[in-house]
Amino acid sequence: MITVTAMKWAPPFAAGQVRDHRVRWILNEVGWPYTVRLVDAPTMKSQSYKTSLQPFGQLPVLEEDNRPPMFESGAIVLDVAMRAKRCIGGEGTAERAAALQWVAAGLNSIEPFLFNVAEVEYFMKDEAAKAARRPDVVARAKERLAALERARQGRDYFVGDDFTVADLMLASILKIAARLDLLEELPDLADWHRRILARPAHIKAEQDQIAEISRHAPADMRYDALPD
Ligand SMILES: N[C@@H](CCC(=O)N[C@@H](CS)C(=O)NCC(=O)O)C(=O)O
Repeated sequence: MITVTAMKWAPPFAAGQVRDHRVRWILNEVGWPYTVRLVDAPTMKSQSYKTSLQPFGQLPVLEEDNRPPMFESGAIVLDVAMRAKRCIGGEGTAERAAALQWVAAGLNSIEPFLFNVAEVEYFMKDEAAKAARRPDVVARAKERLAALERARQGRDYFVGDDFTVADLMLASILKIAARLDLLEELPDLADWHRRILARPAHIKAEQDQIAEISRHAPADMRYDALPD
């Protein structure tokens, strides 16, 4: 049996974006059933969670019978795809190499730039500091997104002729870009993004996450029980 760790509750800007949706999505793509373990903040930050599941006190974690638990959403997506032999090209092929490359590019070369914009919009409180930082982080994020669109070269998928984990990871990462209106000047990339997110496996992953979040309230995360 497979269990995916997810948050009991997340703020509206994050609902549908919390990284366990990537794990749910690939599991849905390959048709592996799973259950969900909902956790609150003190659980995630507890020493036992960090020791046994996720050293940084974060999620997602994939737990599976007869295997050590696995963390890092990118690693989990790749591991599931490779074991299921789906959405990742054949072992040793150029398609496999390109899929790995694009997953790493998404996580290392795109996501940090989008996170910088998200940090300004969602986490900074001081309006003057936000206004000062915003133009630079937005410009840098847009540069990366434009480079990504040029590299796609108008193809339907990032690798070969079919959907792979490259599309999954990049589309997942670009959800925050779409929500922050960073794709407006890149209509072709936005079209690709909408098409990839319209896959039933993604829609179910997102809806399931949002449904669980909607059943809970901020108090269920028990932030007040975290040590100072
Ligand atoms: N690189 C990690 C990042 C994990 C991460 O940032 N998880 C967020 C949810 S999307 C989290 O657990 N946030 C709660 C916290 O950091 O306290 C991955 O991809 O799995």
